[in-house]
Amino acid sequence: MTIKTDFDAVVIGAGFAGIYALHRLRNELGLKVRAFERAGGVGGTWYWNRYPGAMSDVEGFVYRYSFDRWLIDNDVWRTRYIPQAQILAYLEAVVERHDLGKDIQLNTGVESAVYDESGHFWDVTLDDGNRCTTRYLVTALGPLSSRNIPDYPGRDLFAGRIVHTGAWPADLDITGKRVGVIGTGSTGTQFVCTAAGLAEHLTVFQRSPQYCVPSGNRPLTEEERAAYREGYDRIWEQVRASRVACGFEESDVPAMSVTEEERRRVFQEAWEQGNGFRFMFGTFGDIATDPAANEAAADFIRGKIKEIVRDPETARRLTPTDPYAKRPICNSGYYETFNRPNVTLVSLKETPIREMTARGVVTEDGTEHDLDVLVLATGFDAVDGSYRTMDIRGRGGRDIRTHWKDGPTSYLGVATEGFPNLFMVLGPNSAFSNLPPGIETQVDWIAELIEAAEERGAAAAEATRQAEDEWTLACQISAGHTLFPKVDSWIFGANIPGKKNSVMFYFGGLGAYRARLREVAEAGYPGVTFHGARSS
Ligand code: FAD
Ligand code: NA7
Repeated sequence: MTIKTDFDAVVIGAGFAGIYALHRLRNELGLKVRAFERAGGVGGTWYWNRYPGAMSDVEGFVYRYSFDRWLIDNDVWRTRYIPQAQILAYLEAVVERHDLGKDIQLNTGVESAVYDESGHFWDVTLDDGNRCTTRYLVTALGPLSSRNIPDYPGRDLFAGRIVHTGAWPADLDITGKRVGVIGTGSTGTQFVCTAAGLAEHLTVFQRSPQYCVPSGNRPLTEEERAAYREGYDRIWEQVRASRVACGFEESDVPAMSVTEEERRRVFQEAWEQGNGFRFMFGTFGDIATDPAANEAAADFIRGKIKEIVRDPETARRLTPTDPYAKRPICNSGYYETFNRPNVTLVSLKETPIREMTARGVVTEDGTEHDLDVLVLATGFDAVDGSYRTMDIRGRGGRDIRTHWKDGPTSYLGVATEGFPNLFMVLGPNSAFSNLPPGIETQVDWIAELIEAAEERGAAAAEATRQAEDEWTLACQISAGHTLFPKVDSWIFGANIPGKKNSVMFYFGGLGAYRARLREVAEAGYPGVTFHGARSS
């Protein structure tokens, strides 16, 4: 039996993924779709992360959609990387251009989604108490949208403000203030570079030292912008076939196959050109996979820290010793910032935070760091974090949290067994790459799968256990070829206390991932079971 539902599809989230899913399903498939977004505006990451210095660290010509040429021909971006406010304006323009706003309900969180097995529909409950039903549920919750907020004794006593970078308040101006920042990932280092020029004093609380390279941000020339427009099709073809999808050719040259002098020349050239992904994947083909190659790159960056940072003790604390195997970080002058008289580095490995007081943060050595604002750049409960804050129940009332108790899994990053017609964008074990092209890839595939289900007259499409297990294994194998599991980071869930460390990405590259999706679709979706018959 199938019932008439309120919507054909409900999309949760209105970031890059939710916006494109709404466009694809409503404007191209002709479905009746409603998107729900907890925030007061569209944009997802770029709505929430308004901290000083926020910008993409993938270059602007590929940190965008490819589906609509108009968007590049009429875009106003002028720098190599796009600042937060411009990405947000861009996403708002996409929504307007494709008339999506009328079907996006803002300020509305989805609290639960329960699958009705006999009727083949999802029963969705919103945080305003309203409910609706839908045949398809597309979760575009964001892989980095559930904030990690550490708790410290005495936190409530602090007389200043505590903010997370992922929920930066519109009214907060740090100019002339005593600012502390905990966390030195992509976000923390971007913040530090900008905040040092604004704050009266900036205290950087660092847990793990980081390998950073310059972003090389600069204004684009008219010629470059014209080249992006003229080379549009070729650029996107290359992006889709590449590994990290960042708009450059990855190197295939093993680092140890060249002389030390040549290696240093290549690293120096990449350092001058800027960009973290280019440094890790464009210099040599095995920085992320071969320990000796990795050590050569790490050693080069360590040498730069020594050269740049004037105080030897600060340089020592800033210098990482573990492999260079996290998502590569780039920014504008991070190490140089520590030469400023108004910036202090505190190593939390040497002096952990003991407590907070009305005045600020006290470290184990008894020092009280006086602050007006404490910024938590402490990252996110990545990938499955946003799923775990919701009550999602599939067939037989199965709770997604129980389903993923040994770590999150999926079939191809988009579906999971026991949860029919639930399609995830950037679900666990999606491709590790620049994300907008990954999002477009998945949304297109989900739309095609929905079309296939409709054509068959099926009421539901669901991943099989076997297919999901095989994909999980493929992802584990792909991660095992890299050095990434050797270092603790959000990529494996290691940043969240108590979270089970597991593989959460496919490391075989976007090109290989897309080829696999294509193969599955062309073979008629082995790995997907089509259930029931849809009454017209
Ligand atoms: P999001 O943009 O996170 O959107 C998800 C939306 O879902 C959010 O608005 C959230 O409010 C909403 N939501 C979640 N749960 C619910 C619920 N239950 N009910 C209602 N709404 C809900 N990626 C790159 O590839 N390159 C970069 O350079 C890059 N830079 C980044 C910089 C920062 C500071 C951050 C935080 C992330 C960055 N990322 C980058 C990752 C970025 O998240 C993705 O590129 C992309 O924006 C993800 O889009 P999304 O739509 O999947 O998720
Ligand atoms: P990250 O990369 O997870 O970085 C978070 C930082 O916060 C990192 O330096 C962490 O140290 C630190 N951290 C996390 N928890 C704590 C606690 N409890 N105490 C002290 N320090 C802590 O998040 P980002 O937001 O920077 O980047 C995430 C992605 O979003 C990134 O790839 C961009 O695409 C944007 P650690 O290294 O774990 O020791």
